[in-house]
Amino acid sequence: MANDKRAWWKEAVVYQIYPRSFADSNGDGIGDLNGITEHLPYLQKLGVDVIWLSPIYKSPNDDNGYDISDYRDIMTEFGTMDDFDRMLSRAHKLGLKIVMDLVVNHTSDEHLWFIASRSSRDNEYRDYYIWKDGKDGKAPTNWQSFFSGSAWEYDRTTGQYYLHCFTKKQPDLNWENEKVRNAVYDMMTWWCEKGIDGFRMDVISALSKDPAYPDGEVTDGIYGNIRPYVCNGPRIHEFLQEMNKKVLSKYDIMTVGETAEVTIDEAKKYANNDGSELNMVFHFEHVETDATTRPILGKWGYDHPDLKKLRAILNKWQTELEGAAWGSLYWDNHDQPRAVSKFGNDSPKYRVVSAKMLATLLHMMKGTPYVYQGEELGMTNMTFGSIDECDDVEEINAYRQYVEEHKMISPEEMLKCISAVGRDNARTPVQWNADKNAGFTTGTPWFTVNPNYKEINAEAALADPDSVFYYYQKLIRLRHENDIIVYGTFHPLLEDDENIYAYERRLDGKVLTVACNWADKEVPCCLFDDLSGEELISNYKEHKHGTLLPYEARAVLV
Ligand code: TEU
Ligand code: CA
Repeated sequence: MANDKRAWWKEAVVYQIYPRSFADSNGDGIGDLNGITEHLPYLQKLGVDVIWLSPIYKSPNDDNGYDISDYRDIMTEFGTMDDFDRMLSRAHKLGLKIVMDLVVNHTSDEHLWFIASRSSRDNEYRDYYIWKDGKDGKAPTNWQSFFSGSAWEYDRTTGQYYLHCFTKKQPDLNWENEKVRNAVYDMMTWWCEKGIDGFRMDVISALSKDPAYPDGEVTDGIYGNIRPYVCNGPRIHEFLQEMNKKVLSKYDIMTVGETAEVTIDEAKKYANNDGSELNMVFHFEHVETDATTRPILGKWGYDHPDLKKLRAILNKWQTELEGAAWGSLYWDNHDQPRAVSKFGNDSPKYRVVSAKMLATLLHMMKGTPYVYQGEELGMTNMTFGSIDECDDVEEINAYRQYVEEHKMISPEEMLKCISAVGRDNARTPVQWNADKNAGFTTGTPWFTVNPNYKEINAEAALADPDSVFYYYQKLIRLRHENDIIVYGTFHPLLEDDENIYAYERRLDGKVLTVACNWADKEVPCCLFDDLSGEELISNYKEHKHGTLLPYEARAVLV
């Protein structure tokens, strides 16, 4: 087992729930906690170990719960604290753990701390947030918020600007202030004492800002790049080590940091094997290979990801973290388009087989895998024909800035980008059955149901032994049964192949060979020709000597 100590969170598979879109129990059109509780047996059947809940705290929903106005209360539409306690104890009875989203880079502007902070310059909460004077009648720096527009908002009451990396209703907390840090640690302790099983930490790499507050490089002629000055800042590791000492180390919980701009060297600090900070982090490199096609518009692009680029990135993370830090594995989350649409092929002919190929590729790698709701059904992207059909504040703000204000891209082009990579793709309701509204709600759903729900839904998947669902179930079971999948070392194969992504895992004299055909055609492959081992899994029942069939994936243990 070389350098890896055993840990339950290394052996676990995590399932992410975006509660608003998961299941509605009371017909108001909005997913809720009781809806989750009702579907726990479904998740148990899938076989996952841990549920990560996107935020369920009190929130005015400017960014669907990532703007929290009370950390110790439940969002009204989602239910009550009693509903939460019931969900948690029911989950624990079924052997499922619950990990909470921790959003502490910022709060809502409706949080009591911010209401006090903005009321006067000498309020005791003033220093809970980042206030600065303007520069030459303009904002303190030229930074663009992650969600378009300036990252600073002028507040007339006190004549200063406050920093918001995200929307102006998400003011950044001032982590330089010890009182802020202790208030957050107290809140975390409160949740841990309730018995939760860990935290997914939202933009945790952004807590420590560059104290010089310099202007950023301007690439699109409008605003400057904020990222170098807020991500991986000078005190970030000190803060996380303090959080670890004061809270995390006291509980048997798992932690995963969402770390914008993380490099491998930084990841080795955040997720170091010494356990002084977090268990693992999410990096973005492999989901951003298409962003570079439109550098001016940041993340907005729609090219099909290039296998060579993607493979180089994933292999680099696999090999370089080995022995130093634990990794996380994901294609999908609530901020990403649907994996089968982006990386696979969502045409009726190849949707199922390519979804299984992607799952094989990811789940046989080293690290803790994350499954996003609906991924186990092979749910697909939407097509948005007008900005009025969109809900996501990131999409809407970008549209306003690039299409309407600066006329840098046509509405049609921008909608094409949004349909390809926009976050709303992940946020359409989960498709439970072929009934009205896909069985998500008996009322009017808060957001459009993908019209393909009659074919793609959980009920149909559960009735079909060859469904994507049962394939995920098998992958998860294999991970639980085979140490090599969890702890084996990773070794790339066929690194120059045009179409095949292949690698080996090795442990205690055993070798697991994995190969995935990334193309919609048959391609030559001789990796399995002379292997007389046990086939752990494949998305084809029959194979053809010397080739991989379209999107074929195989894992063979010798
Ligand atoms: O996302 C942080 C983040 O880095 C985003 O800019 C992300 O890259 C973007 O959403 C991709 O399109 C986290 C949450 O996951 C996201 O849902 C929140 O909106 C954001 O923080 C603010 O809390
Ligand atoms: Ca509801």
